[in-house]
Amino acid sequence: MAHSRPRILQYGKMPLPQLDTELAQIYDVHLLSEQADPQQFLAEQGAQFEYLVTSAAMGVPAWVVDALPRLRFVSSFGVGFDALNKEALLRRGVRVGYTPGVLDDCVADMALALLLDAARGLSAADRFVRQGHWSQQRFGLQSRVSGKRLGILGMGRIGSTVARRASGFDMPVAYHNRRPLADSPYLYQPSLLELARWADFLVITATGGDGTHHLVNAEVLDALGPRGFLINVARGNVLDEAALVSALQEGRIAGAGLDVFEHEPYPLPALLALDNVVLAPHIASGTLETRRAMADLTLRNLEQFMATGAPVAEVPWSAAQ
Ligand code: 8YV
Repeated sequence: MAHSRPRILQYGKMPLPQLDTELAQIYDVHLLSEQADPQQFLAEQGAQFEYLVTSAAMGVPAWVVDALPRLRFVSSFGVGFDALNKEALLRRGVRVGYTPGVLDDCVADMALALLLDAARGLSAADRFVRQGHWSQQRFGLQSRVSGKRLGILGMGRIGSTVARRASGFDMPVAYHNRRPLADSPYLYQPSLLELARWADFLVITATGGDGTHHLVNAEVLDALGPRGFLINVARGNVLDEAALVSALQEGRIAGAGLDVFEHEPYPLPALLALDNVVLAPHIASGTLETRRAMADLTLRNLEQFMATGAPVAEVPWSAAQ
């Protein structure tokens, strides 16, 4: 007799289409986003699911957790867990797996790409050539990168991967975390303002969530100053996006490179009109290789939780239960 496949609730389509196919091959998948009335579906069938698959971008709201009385495990595709409702999950003792480690290189590469582009005006230069301006004008002089100071807000796995990249550009590195790291070779700045004053480039790699909301505000941008650049590859709401728009418009900072926004997929419209900001649609982890590795870990977390009761990689507040 054929074994029945474990039933899985999939919150929505995954950021690697192949993973949708693989999940459906292994499990009896029910896709919540495809139900005509997701609320009614959960009211009728919510009690059948012990496992939920989602992504860092989709997260899981409290009303979904509350509608799944037998939920035991969430496997989330991504390293950020700010969109997973911590209170609702902890209240119910649900365990949560995620995909740290496998995306550090690509996210750090994107931070450097945005940094180089913002400073050297690469995207603006591309527009300049395509729009036929080259035969009439010179492209304006830009800012040097090599040898400049790199400040990192959030020296975790991704921050330290960015810092390692910086040595290839002879950039001194400093960082700010809530506490200095015991074994870091980099200069610790005890406040974000001091880091911003010190830095030519301020790169945000801090975790998103309530504790970091609008940490980078107008005051921090003014400390970075008119020759400074801001790069964000973390979460949109670590940065006050409206304050950034004003700082860019008024030349209070030199430029910015953003992969993340406060209300994705809708950057503030004023950003679109500015030439001194490079915009990317939240693609820092978006390479075939990295998304594959994230998919593999999402699958392995599920498989191992089912076999042993613990995933391969568990969100810290879940593991602490
Ligand atoms: C994901 C991310 O691509 O991992 C994260 O936290 O933000 C990105 O790598 C995206 O959230 C897909 O879930």
